[in-house]
Amino acid sequence: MAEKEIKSIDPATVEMIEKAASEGVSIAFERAGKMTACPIGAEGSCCSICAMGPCRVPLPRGKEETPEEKKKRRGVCGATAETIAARNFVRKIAAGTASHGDHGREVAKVFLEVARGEAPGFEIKDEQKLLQLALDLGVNIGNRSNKEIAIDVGEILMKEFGKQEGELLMLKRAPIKRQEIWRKLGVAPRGVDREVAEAMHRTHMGCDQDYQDLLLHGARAALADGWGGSMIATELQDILFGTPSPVASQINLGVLKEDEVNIIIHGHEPYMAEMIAVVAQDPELIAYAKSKGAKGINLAGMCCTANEILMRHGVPIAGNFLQQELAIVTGAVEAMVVDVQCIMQGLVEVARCYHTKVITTDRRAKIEGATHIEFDEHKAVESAKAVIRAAIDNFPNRGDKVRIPSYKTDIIAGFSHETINYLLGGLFRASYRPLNDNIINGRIRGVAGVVGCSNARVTHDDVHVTLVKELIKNDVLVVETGCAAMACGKAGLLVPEAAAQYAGAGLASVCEAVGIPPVLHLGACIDNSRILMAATAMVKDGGLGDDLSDLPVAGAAPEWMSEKAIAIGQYFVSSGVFTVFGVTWPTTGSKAVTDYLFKDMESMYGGMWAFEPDPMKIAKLMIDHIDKKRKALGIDKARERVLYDMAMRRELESV
Ligand code: CUV
Ligand code: SF4
Repeated sequence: MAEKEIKSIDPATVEMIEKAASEGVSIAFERAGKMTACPIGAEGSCCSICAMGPCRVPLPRGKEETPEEKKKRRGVCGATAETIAARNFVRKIAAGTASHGDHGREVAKVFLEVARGEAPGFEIKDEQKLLQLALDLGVNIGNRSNKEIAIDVGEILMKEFGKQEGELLMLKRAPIKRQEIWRKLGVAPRGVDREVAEAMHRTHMGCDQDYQDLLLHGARAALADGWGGSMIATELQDILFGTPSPVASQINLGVLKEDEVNIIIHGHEPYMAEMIAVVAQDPELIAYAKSKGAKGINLAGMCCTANEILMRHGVPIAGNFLQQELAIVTGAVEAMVVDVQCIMQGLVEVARCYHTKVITTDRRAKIEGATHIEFDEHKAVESAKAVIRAAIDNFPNRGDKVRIPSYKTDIIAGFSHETINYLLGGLFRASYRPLNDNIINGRIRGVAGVVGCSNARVTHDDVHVTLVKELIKNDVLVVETGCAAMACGKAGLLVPEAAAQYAGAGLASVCEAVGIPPVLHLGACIDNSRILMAATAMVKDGGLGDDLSDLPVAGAAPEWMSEKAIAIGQYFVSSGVFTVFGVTWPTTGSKAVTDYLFKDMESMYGGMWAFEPDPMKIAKLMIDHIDKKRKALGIDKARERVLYDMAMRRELESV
């Protein structure tokens, strides 16, 4: 891939890339230019699962492959390009599901400890949601205490990870028709860990060698993420820390403060971050910061942890994935506190050039050269204080290389699927009815989920922002999570005023009436489960078909990079959603595997993958799909406002 000319559309990022270059600091943006991506690995044609390999079976370049050549494209064991590409793909799903699952399990563990009173400092914040979840899980409520109910809920959900038989309980939340499809195909997942372990076994040397069978299990493992690990994490975090509601904040490196102790919380699991957000307001610690010459303590988030504490506390965000090293390049960060996932090892090298302390806090993720202060949920307050004190102690060590870019943008976040319900339906008749009605009458054309990472192989933030602007211009309401939401936040799309400026007339009129932005921030990557719940609520409210695959919706991860993104994409597709990925596609080495994912899955699941790096073309693919679904629902002509009476509504619902 040729080196792209523009590395980012975000001026703060560009400014810090230049600062890093002038100070001789190596960062991902610069290394991506030097490290050519391996074309054989990129297309999924490299197998390294046994020591007779690694075997490379790439597609011949620049010409059609003859059947003779295709026959010879095999590994030492005889594995075909199909098997190799499918195995690689399924292993990515397994890694992604394992990551979200391990996050969910850790939350369940802390949740149980809180319920049992073993984790002082934490408490159950959303009792309403606890009771709702208890009902869903069949837990007896009666006149039992919340504590007793929470213990039951925690124990039941903990068992969802290792369950050997039966189905994940959360599958029952999906539309009935969807559940039937999963059962018919044999992909309704058992325990989360069970499916991950089986994925690893099936992809071991000489095990499952039928690419279709492999990909079927890929769907099963991915569904164990979306409707299992991720959904459990979201639900329990909401109960523990509060279900998000709309909150104003700011985003970009400009949220760092020249005269305060800057602490960046980076990673994925929110309990440590939650406690730091609380403890940072402790007058004793603020006084300690002042004793070291700082005016106060300034917290900012990075990556998905940022989304978690933004959604619930309004803590500002310093930046998305590709900005993590750049935050240190400002020279103004006293501590970069990390836990698990998406943490660049490059942080430690960059930190050597400044005064920043990189602090690892999780027993599962240590980095050579970093300071390890392990978070212990039994002593949460003390752990958080120790981290903050280490940051304060580092304030006097700031060098003379401090430069904080002035860029920061206002955002509104905190749209859980429950708040969408209230906002659109009103507090007393909370429902998705108004959203469905506005889709049926055509003011809103459809809904798009734009999610996922940033990737140094494409112009940072550009693909996200260009795609989303095109979608809202065409009256598609956009819901976002992860680094995608941050890209659009920096570009000014997460405020209500963006509706008048960027959205089509229909979408803008709805946003203005309700007072919401045209792009809704739903949280971290695990909160893609909120999108599943929102889509299910749309189906259940009626008028838009009776399965997720009937809805005029589409998904995209246009700058994806992590294995978690593949797991997410696969569970969306297996839930019936058309999903487009950008950057590069990891199975192009096998036409059969790619066709299966891009075409065959549609007849099986009603959803399918697509690959397209160009944001305008991604938008077209998504809008075409939305229009196709509108047509199938018979609402393609309804572009003007029509007032439906009950008879018409019933007729629509019976479609
Ligand atoms: Ni979990 S997975 S880079 S932080 S969205 Fe951001 Fe989100 Fe991808 Fe990682
Ligand atoms: Fe090569 Fe087969 Fe071993 Fe893979 S499993 S590395 S294709 S010999």
